[in-house]
Amino acid sequence: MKRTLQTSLIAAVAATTMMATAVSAETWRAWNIHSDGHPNTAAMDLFAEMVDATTNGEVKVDVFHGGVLGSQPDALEQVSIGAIELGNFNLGPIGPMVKEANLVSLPFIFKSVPHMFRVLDGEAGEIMAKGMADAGVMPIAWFDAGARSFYSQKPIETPDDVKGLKIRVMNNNLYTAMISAMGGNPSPMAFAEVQQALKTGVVDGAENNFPSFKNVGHYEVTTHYSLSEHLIIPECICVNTKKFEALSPELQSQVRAAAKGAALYQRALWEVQSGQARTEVEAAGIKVNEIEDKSPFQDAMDSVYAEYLKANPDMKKLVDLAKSTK
Ligand code: BDP
Repeated sequence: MKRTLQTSLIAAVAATTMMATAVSAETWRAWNIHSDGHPNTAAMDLFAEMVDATTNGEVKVDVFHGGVLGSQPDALEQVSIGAIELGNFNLGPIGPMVKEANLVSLPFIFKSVPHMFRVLDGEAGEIMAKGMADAGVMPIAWFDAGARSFYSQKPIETPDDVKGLKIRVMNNNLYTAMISAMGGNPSPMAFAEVQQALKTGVVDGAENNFPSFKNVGHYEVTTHYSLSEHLIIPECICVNTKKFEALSPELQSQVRAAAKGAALYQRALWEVQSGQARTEVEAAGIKVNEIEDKSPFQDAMDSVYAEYLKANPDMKKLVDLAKSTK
């Protein structure tokens, strides 16, 4: 089924575009933090294939998997200046460089993944995309990254359970504020270092979605995954704005069409593989704790919102847009 979907996506995208004659082919380097077995890796490979097919080889994408081009904050910097052309980025680490992108890093801002996509498809998404493009990282498609939950050597079922724990977070002050508000000790750290840090006890826990929890072996060095689902953060295919704008309008729409096709594929894969990742980690011994009532976690975030909006009053509009989106 995988092949069939891929093949028909490539055919569909190719059919919507005119055959172009290759004049000056260029190769774009793409950053991807994930390795084989993660939905985004397959989606980025498909994106590269589709770009090649639809632009008739005028644009080629060379994807570097497994974070070999550097950590996420470094790669973002590289894309913003055009040293790397594009990447599959999580919007969390984009917050420190693009204020508008921080909307998605406010804990519990979205009710669900479909709600998040509805917000992205509306005015708030447009404002975020503009802020990102102005900073040099232009989103041309949105990926699903599910919800992030806590994992550690004990269940985390209330904010009180976080008290005194050292929890690894991605690089963004909103996440350090989130952990501090629960009485924990936040520890910002690169993704590549987390498994070792969990193993050696440098941190007591971390938070992520099921595919990432499984794929990089965090489940091998922890025991409990507790469904707090405190963050629903989208990901993007983001391209250096100047490189993208230097393409002819025709090539731009072909690259966009390829990105849309890759995102469609990624979301379908995500749906299946996040369920599979959960089943696999449970089979490997991880105890998954359901949290019936998340309101104590949500209430603990009141001070995070209050302080954030006090320091960034202009973000209130985006928060209101997200909250008023059905
Ligand atoms: C994963 C994201 C990846 C992040 C990682 C992290 O896909 O972009 O770097 O989490 O926690 O789910 O750093």
